Amino acid sequence: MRFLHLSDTHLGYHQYGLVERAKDYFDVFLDAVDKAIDYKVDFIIHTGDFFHTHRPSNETLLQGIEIIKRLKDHNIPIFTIAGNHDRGSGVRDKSALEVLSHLGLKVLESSVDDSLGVNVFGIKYVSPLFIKKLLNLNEIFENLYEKAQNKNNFNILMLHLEFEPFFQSGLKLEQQLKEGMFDYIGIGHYHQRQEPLNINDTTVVYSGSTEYTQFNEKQYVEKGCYLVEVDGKKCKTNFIPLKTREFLSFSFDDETFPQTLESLKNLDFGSFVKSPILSLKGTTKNFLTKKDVLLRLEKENLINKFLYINCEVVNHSKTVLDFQILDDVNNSTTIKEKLKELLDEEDLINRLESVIEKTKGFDDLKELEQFIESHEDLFKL
Ligand SMILES: [Mn+2]
Repeated sequence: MRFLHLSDTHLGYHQYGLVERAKDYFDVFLDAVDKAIDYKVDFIIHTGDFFHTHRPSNETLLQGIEIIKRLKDHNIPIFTIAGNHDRGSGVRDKSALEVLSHLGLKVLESSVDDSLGVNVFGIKYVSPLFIKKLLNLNEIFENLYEKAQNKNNFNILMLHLEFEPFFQSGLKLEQQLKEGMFDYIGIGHYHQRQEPLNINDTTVVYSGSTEYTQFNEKQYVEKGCYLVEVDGKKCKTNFIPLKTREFLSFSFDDETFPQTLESLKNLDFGSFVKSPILSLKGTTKNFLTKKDVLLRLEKENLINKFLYINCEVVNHSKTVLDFQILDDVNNSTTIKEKLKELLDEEDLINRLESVIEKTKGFDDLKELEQFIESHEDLFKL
């Protein structure tokens, strides 16, 4: 017996407000479905955040339906639990997962399904605060396990929870989990995939999200899902990479900016299946702005090579007078140093600094006139 474990597909997430990104989340989910078909898995477990919201648009709902139908055509059941994104309030409306459950999606909520000769348990997302205050997770796990008719089956538990060390939740799985209950625990919520762990004799897998959802995901760990081969009570996990859109990331400062630009120009854009997303992080002492950076990229015809450019420039120069200017070919000096050289009058330099500093962000002449009128002291000689 074998199954596929995937998680956090976030269907309908328009990252950066882009329709293309919403399509990406769908594409990669379909890629996972294709893998399930290719590997002839017996079923799929999805550990939460199937949808990005509990009320997806009709278009997103149709994507969900297409996925369920495709799996149904290949006789592959899919189990899921509600994550923090798609659990809904349960008061105002039914969740989208419930809609899909009418088409065959098996949504578990503190229950067990043994229809395939394997025990699949699931607990929907519960906030750690709620758990700490009101629940005894240890007890919940035990009560759930007790619901199984045949405990000799392979026991799978699906969770969408915040465990340490990935979240500072105060919840440690090894303290909550008794030995000998579950053989495989698949967990969602943490989007950074982790190497499978063995905790109290249970294979524990954080499979991560199927697409990148944040730029600051610390390391760009390859996205994918896990193919799990079950043999009796034992199992073997194999990572299956999925086709995501490429994210590129560059850091630069005033000196290395030309090199960064060069690296961008040298990219082999033909090698990307989809136009990539670019992250640029710069630090400057030279008043290089985000606008300057983007203008340079535009000049090199680089802007439309990317789906989206996320550019941040942090200015480390103290004041406008610390702006470096070229003295001659090899030397640079700051405006302040130059003024000191020429004026030799501290008060005047301070006043000039004040005027430049305060007026540099003005957009129109009126603003400047008003400033001059109300700061007579600065302009008196
Ligand atoms: Mn998620």
